[in-house]
Amino acid sequence: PGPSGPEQQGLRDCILPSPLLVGPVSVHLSSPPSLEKIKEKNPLVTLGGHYRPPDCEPRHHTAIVVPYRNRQTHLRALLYHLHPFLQRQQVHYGIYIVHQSGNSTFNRAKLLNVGVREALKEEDWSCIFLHDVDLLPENDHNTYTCHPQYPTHLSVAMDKFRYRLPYSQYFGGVSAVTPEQYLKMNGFPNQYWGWGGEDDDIAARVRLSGMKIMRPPLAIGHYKMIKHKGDQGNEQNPRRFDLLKRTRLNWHSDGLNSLTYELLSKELEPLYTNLSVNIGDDP
Ligand code: UD2
Ligand code: MN
Repeated sequence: PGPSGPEQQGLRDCILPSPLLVGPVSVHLSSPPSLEKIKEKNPLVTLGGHYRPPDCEPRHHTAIVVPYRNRQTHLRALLYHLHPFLQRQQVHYGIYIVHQSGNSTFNRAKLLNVGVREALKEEDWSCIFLHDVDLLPENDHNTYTCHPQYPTHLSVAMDKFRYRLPYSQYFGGVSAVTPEQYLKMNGFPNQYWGWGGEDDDIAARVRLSGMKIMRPPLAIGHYKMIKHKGDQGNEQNPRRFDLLKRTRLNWHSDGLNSLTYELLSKELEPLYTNLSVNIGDDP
């Protein structure tokens, strides 16, 4: 914070756990309110979708990065749930929507790399969340903060998997890394075009770089996934099995250190920062 920042105003550190937590919440998936209504309900959110607890000095600084294209209703549902959820946790946060422009094949992991880089250019975030647009957390004890040593996988119990982990190395949905952990694993792969495999590649990178995956208890890591069909431009990637066999060889050379893209625009919307990017296409 600058000269008139909260530290200088003598704010005390936020209490942990936050006294505002309520535990399990019921998540309704029927049509979410308009962006204007959501903004009205979240008056302390500032331009670009940033927030700081007004009464105490936050201990955590979390960027939420969402890979995105053409999911407007899901985005509204996410913003509607996530803003109050994060405010109850008393974290300082910002929400970044990374929009893949054009009709090229969708590439979730590369969009996440872009989001991490752009978010860190803007602020010194201590934790970065990688968040599917269609996943809504159902318990605010599942805190959106990072483990100091190891990456975290948060969406351990989703309705679509009957509130269980589908397999032990599963890393899809919602996960979190510190900038140091991200650097250590050379970020995420850029070569997974289309649906599938990239989450398993990321889990393999965690292991190959000498780390392990932390998880909240199943009872707390509850999420609802908004039901949807496969998207046009994100068909199953037939090469994913071959790529996954080569993660061990490729992770040093493909990732954060080989990332290229063109940032087309950065718009500070009332509830989020919109990054439109050209990430190229499946070669
Ligand atoms: C699973 C994983 C997801 C990812 C994916 C395979 C869960 C809950 N999630 O999701 O993390 O590993 O498999 O790639 O198991 N998106 C768009 N527009 C599109 C396509 C995708 O915005 O046209 C984004 C959006 O944030 C979405 C995410 O990419 O939530 C994952 O795509 P999905 O929801 O179609 O895949 P799903 O549910 O099988
Ligand atoms: Mn989904």
